[in-house]
Amino acid sequence: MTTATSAPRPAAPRPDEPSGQVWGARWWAALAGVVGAGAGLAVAEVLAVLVSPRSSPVAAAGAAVVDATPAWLKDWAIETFGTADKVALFVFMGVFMLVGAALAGVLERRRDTWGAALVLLVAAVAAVVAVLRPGSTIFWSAPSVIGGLAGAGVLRASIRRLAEWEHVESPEVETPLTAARRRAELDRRRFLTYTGVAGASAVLLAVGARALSATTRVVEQARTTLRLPIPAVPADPVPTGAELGIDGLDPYITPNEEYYRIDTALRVPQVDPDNWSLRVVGMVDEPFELTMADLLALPLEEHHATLACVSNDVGGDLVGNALWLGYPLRELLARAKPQAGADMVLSRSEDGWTASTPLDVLQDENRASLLAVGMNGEPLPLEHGFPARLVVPGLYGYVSATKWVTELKVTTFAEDVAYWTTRGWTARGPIKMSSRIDTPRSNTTVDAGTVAVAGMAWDQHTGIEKVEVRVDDGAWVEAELAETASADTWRQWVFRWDATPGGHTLTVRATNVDGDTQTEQYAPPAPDGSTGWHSVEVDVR
Ligand SMILES: Nc1nc2c(c(=O)[nH]1)N[C@H]1C(S)=C(S)[C@@H](COP(=O)(O)O)O[C@H]1N2
Ligand SMILES: [Mo]
Repeated sequence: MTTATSAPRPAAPRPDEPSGQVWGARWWAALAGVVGAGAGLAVAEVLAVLVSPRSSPVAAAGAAVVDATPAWLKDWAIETFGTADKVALFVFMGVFMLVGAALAGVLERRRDTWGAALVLLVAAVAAVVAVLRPGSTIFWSAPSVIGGLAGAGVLRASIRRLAEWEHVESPEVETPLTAARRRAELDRRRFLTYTGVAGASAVLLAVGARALSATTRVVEQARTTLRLPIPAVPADPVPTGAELGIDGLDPYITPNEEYYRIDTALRVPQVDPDNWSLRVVGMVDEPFELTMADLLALPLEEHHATLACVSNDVGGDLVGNALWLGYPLRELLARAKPQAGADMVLSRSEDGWTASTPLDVLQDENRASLLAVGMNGEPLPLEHGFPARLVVPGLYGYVSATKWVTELKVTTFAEDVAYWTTRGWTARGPIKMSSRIDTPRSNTTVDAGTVAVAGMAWDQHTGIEKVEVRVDDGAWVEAELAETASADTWRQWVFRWDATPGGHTLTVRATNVDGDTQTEQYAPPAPDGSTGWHSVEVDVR
């Protein structure tokens, strides 16, 4: 620290003994406390936009308070405040936090780090409360923890500057009067500037976080009001025999809430369907742009298809089946008239992510490749690509299933490279045949007698013909195969095993309609999908 004076100055002020003459120093400390807590809360709100709106310390604590409020108090609040009961709660919490923050500031001035410790303590409680909320994950603690650290840091730094200012104004410091005044003025400015900038940044951050969550609400609203058209071409119905109804076995159709989610988006892209359009460009004679109104007016088709992630390891669950509603991509491409020499479509999403799909796959008359708007009878959930995504039966998601899609560029594999291809995964990614045992789970104990060994098998766009199970080193026995709505989906299977006491290894393998059987040879997911047989170890008693 440099000042324009030669006055002697002890290296460390003593904030535990604020002997200074700064008028209203306690109030300045209270202000510093409010600014510190505000900065922490603002940081937490921004992080909550990324993690989940319900993970914000204010939202989580508010919800916890509501849950913990006794019924009589709730009734009283509703009676007294009516529909403003939530506003009343937040006003109450706001006053409470304001007073607490001011106290933290005063405390920090009296006793170095005590105020900051108080802020951290409150943040830790908020983190625990957030993680205990229903539907939470461990990440829900992040806004409180990181916000708490930021708040404590700002508070400490601010109070330290206040202490310096107070110290210089202290009569114990013997300096020529003018020099001391000048120093005090400087230190005063340093404190006020720091606190002012921190406070203003906190307000800006908070306003930004508000704006971001407001767009989320707008897009969620748009999704709720979007009316999907009746499909011009309905899907083949799901045969009743597709669902074996066995405990521990995945359902044939995966509910949207349980559908696996894979993408690189830190924050789910918020695309307003009114502003959305799809551009079909590149090596085409007639590039065009399609709005949501255009798309919904087209004759849409419904089709069952099972998506799979290339990162799915043997026995994994990065796979899910849904009924998709959309418009055939082959028709859109035909309208744009691809030029000779093109062999790939590079699809691009709102957030810049890209996938490379072979053009001939998308043009295939016999493949239901869709520009999808519906998933299991609803508009696409936001995290599954609202308002529109691609679904291509038989290809891994990373080379085909672009969510929040905004552009299809007809091009060549020689010319363009997609997101994951530049990171070591293959440019073309047909799904490899797979099967897995869902029940019994590995390392569980089952009772001797008949045990339903069941699972899923998939080889999208080719179709599964046979599933076999082997107990220990015994012979392969054919399992019962459930029906399916399409060759583009997985199939359930069950093997009724006469389990005898002891430890056993169960192994499964599938065969497709071409007569190919899954290889035993294990391959990891990278660079083009896993292979190998899935086994589980069970104890029978
Ligand atoms: N925009 C965008 N789309 C994407 C991805 C992505 O990271 N960004 N990931 C892809 C991958 S790797 C897979 S497996 C599927 C997963 O789709 P889901 O999340 O709806 O299950 O989406 C694909 N579409
Ligand atoms: Mo994936």
